[in-house]
Amino acid sequence: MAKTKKVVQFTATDIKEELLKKYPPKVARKRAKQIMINEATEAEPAPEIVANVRTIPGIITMRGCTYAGCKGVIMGPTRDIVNLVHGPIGCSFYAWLTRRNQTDAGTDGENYMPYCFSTDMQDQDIIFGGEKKLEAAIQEAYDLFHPKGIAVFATCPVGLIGDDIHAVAKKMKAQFGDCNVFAFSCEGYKGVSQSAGHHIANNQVFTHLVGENEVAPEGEYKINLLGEYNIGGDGFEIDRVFKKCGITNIATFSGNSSYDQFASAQHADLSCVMCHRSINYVADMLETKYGIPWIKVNFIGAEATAKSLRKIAEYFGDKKLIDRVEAVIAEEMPEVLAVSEDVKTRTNGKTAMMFVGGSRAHHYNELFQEMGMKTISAGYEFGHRDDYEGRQVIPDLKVDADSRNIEEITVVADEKLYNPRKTPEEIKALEDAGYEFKHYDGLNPDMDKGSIIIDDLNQYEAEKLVELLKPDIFCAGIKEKFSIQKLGVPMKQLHSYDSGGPYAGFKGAVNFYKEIDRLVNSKVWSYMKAPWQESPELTGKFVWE
Ligand code: CFM
Repeated sequence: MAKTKKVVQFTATDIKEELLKKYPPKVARKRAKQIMINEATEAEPAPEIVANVRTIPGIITMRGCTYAGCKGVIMGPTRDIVNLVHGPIGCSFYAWLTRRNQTDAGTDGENYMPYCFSTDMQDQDIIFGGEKKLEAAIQEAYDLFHPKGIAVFATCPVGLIGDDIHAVAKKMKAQFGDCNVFAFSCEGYKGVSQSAGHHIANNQVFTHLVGENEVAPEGEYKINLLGEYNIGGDGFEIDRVFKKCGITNIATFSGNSSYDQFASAQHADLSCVMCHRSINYVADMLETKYGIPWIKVNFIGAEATAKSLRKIAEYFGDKKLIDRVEAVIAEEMPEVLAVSEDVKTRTNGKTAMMFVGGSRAHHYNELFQEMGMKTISAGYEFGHRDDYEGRQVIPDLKVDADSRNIEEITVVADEKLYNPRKTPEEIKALEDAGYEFKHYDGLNPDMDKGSIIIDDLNQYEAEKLVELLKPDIFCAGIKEKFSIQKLGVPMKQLHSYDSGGPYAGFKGAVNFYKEIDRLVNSKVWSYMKAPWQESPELTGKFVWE
């Protein structure tokens, strides 16, 4: 497909019909509820989308498993906890250094990130039970490294044979005395996607780590940054900006984090949530138990970064911080604007599609907007309805057999440590001035009317969409990368950033503008056809002729 053959005469309804045409009627009916033509604008309520439900068997989904969400996403980026996988070696091998969460080993140098810890279960462990092997592996990790913590992750067979990983963890913790051992029942099949793993990880981190360190870290304006995983160094850039503003980031959940950060999170005065999908449970629990309010922020996009910094400053309400934040924005913005103005001359009016995880398909909208580009279709792999439509739908969410599978923990206000950071009057004054706590509007209101929003997009639909709408760029993950490029459309990985990044904050925005400019304006896509396809009359002869 040459780029010149751009076909855009389809309406959104035609596209939806086209996508569904190939399915048997029952499958088409189910998928129809997950493909939505966006009507959400500020004036109208968002239409409902079906999300966080099982993928139909036979469909090649982009999703990952519950273990991936727990071990890989939430716990993976923490450098000084030994993450021990109880399972066959494949589960460890394929999760070994594959997510580009970067780490600074810090002054203590304690960093287990490059290692791959596994119990390497064999047939006989499945038959006779693997608890002894797990015990031995925990002991070995302890003897070798003496870490502050050892986290144990269950893979599918562990749940099937019923190994009690929590009992083993408890026993070993008591035996060591100076090492926190805890376990996660995050068997891959536990939920419909990695989203279940996030929830399981949130619960256990909160139960076993948060609150362990009693001494409050120094700092005037103390926050936690939740749902930032330092992919491609995003977290480093955000921390650079925080530092410049005089904001102390006590704990990042969990990019470039350490055991002590989690253990001190209760000392922050505000939780800032980046990725709502993966970590909103911890934000809520921190508020309930310790009285720390939370707000939604977004550091993807220069404007979004400025807005989020102002929101943090407004919360603390201190003139010194407000002025400092303004000074930092004024200092950082000129370079950003210079690049975006230049890039925009080449990117304005171009189109993008984004199908990523549970938050980036929304966050990256801002960066594309800053370049004058339009997102014509987007969706999440495993977002819930609130990530599309906004948190106001949470009370209406259906509890099904799959969500019931995930443990809900009851958190109450801590007798000693609960301390509401603002009085109800202060909260009200902020809210009256338009400040929003515990608030997330979701993806839909930021998408144009008539754009196509698709939940749990699959391989077939991805290719069909690209074929019909020919976007200038398609953003997803490694599984989609090459099939899309073979259709003659540039593909940017928004999970790993390919080998790029950071894309967060001010410097990140500049990196992103340049990268996207390079991709959408590359001539290489016009050479997709082989010479004999372009001019069939060409003849050649073998050298020996
Ligand atoms: Fe949150 Fe993430 Fe995402 Fe996610 Fe992920 Fe990721 Fe993602 Mo890949 S935590 S939901 S489970 S922002 S690994 S850093 S890029 S799918 S959109």
